[in-house]
Amino acid sequence: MYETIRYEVTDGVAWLRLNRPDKLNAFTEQMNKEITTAIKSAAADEQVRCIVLTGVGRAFCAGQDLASVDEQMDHGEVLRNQYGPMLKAIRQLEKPIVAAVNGVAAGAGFSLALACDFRLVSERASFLNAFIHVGLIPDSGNLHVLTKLVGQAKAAELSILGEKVQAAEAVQLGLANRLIAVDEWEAEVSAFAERLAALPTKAIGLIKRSLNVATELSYEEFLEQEAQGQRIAGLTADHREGVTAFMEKRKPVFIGK
Ligand code: T3D
Repeated sequence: MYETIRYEVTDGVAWLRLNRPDKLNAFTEQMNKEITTAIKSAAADEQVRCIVLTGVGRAFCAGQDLASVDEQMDHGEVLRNQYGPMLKAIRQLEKPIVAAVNGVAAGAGFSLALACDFRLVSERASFLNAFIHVGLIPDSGNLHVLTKLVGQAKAAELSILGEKVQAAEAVQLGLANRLIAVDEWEAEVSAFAERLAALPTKAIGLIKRSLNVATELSYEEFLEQEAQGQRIAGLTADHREGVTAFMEKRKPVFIGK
């Protein structure tokens, strides 16, 4: 069904692997569309309670496929029509999504990782705001997230000088959550994803709604936002299970509903 990605669901986790290893998983229009379709399918699938985005081969994603860029290209339209739908599908996903950054994440590949809730990095991973090297500005939501994670000064440095950040520094900067040794990569990523898949999925979706607006709303507006979210969380089976398990002094078993 897919040609530029691989998609499979195992134990509540949807694995979405970018699959153009010869081109370091650079984006084509087809790949953007296939990622969007796969994310929407994961969103609609009740079996899926966590999504992992990663790359086949030595790279995570090298950004836009530069072989497909020409003078006729309207970059604004490409962003609106191809990248926008993909990024909105990721940001609006009410399930946890993890970027398992196995190698270099450059240009819009960096932005793709930034759109996810968590970034796990292999010792081989690196981040590169490559846009400046081809005379472009960071796009695909890059600076919206990057400035919040690392602050304005560091975001300016990474974007204007275009220097590569290695995995360990990415964790120090707050760009990535965890550094994982190459030998432990598969097992650690799977364990992290399965842990997320066992949590109360609806509550995670509602936490994401709050996180997405936390710095945009006034304090008063935010109090109302969280009241609406908590009302919904309070009606879930997982909330009832959490309280019952606490009273019965046992571990809760959440079903994601
Ligand atoms: O319209 C719009 O605005 C669209 C949105 C654009 C957003 C963007 O993403 S703009 C930024 C585009 N990306 C880049 O500028 C990154 C270009 N790539 C690199 O700088 C380097 O490849 C890396 C730093 C990522 C990795 O370097 P290295 O030395 O490990 O690998 P390499 O030898 O450069 O690349 C290996 C192969 O992948 C090579 O192909 P070959 O020679 O073996 O046939 C290379 O051409 C290919 N490749 C890497 N990146 C891209 C690519 N092919 C097409 N597009 C790429 N982005």
